[in-house]
Amino acid sequence: MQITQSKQLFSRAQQRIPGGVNSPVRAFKSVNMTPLFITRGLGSKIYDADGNEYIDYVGSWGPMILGHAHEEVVRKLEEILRNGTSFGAPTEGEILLAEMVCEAVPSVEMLRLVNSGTEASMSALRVARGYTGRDKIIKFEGCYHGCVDPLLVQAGSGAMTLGIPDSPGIPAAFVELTLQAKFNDLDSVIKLAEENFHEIAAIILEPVAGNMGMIPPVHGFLRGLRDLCDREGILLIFDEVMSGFRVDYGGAQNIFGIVPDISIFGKIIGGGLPVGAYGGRQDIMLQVAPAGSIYQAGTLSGNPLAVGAGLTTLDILKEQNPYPDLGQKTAWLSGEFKSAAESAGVPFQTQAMGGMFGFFFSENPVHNFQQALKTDTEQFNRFFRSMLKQGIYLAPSAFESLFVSTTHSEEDLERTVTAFRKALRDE
Ligand code: KE4
Repeated sequence: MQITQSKQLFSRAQQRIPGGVNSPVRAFKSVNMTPLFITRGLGSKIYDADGNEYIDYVGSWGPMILGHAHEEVVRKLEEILRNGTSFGAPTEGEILLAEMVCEAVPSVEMLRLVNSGTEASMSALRVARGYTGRDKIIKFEGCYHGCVDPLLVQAGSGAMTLGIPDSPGIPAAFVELTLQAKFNDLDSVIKLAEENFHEIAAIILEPVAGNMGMIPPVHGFLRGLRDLCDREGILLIFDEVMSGFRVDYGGAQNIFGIVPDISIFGKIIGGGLPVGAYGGRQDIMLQVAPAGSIYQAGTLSGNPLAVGAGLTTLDILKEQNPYPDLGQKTAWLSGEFKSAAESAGVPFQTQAMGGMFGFFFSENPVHNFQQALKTDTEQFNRFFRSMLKQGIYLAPSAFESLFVSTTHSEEDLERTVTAFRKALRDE
């Protein structure tokens, strides 16, 4: 696999862009390779600057559930482009997208669009603190909610991949108000709530953790958090930036039947354009300016292009309901990976839900951050490099999740399993 162009582009990029990338996890640092510069995507495939084709399981980290360059999304964007790209004024499309998300996720009675998941998380925290009049937040080790100062503490995703769970530049005063609990350990949360009685504004988590590898909630965990929040007057915030419209049209909250007070979205609701959103109970959201006094704003929030791509994407998901089929694809892949690893005598754990799946090289099941840290990341890195050479593009980190789209064909999946078997031998 020849990647001369990517190497040259990466060398040039590093002159003007920190690390040569506009988001750390793209740098392929943890897998010790030159990142591929992508020129185009179509369906389940992406193509790099040297013309190499890959079956794509990153999907821009989740948004591309309909595959790259979906013809209806492209057509919608072309139509919008001709009428102007941004007005800084309200448009009907924003109403339609808010109505679609509220209809899909009943716990969301009102919604505010922003430009990224980070912005949505940041705003959700401010609203929770403003609504409750309390300052402290409980988050979970390994959960990632974007590069928000008070939440970049023992964060997942890129922060975990680069081994910088706590970033410089975050004043100690900010993190004193952020309490860390263990994912899937309800007692660790109850203990913090008791130690900080009536001082906690919110508990924020990914209902299906996707940024320390994929780690679903164990039975009773989400219900326990809901009950604790009800008892203590704490707001429950589900960060569904990754799981929203990915594991199910109604998100993880629909699968587990747990109703959060605030939900955070991103990725899929923008159809590949910059978007984020936060929403929830009407009495909470009416506190947001200009309806209320909790301030949050954004020049390009709800811009016509992102809204158009998001609306078209959600329309197709609602009409086609691809989730059973996506679930079968990820279940089949996980099952084939598991049996191949067992035949090769390689310790391996895997999980799948709707259109997302993940795996660890580990003897034991992985239910939290500390257990994820103990998995064999060196073996993952070797495995990643072999898969990439075989034309399979996985997330360049053991601490991410993988995604299938409606365009991943049976042939794609079979090719992936064949490559997986060979990668296990390429030790
Ligand atoms: P953005 O600010 O990157 O749009 O969203 C932040 C975010 C919030 N919440 C969850 C659950 C997320 O997964 C993310 C972003 N996900 C990472 C991938 N795991 C984005 C990739 C990147 O940082 O480049």
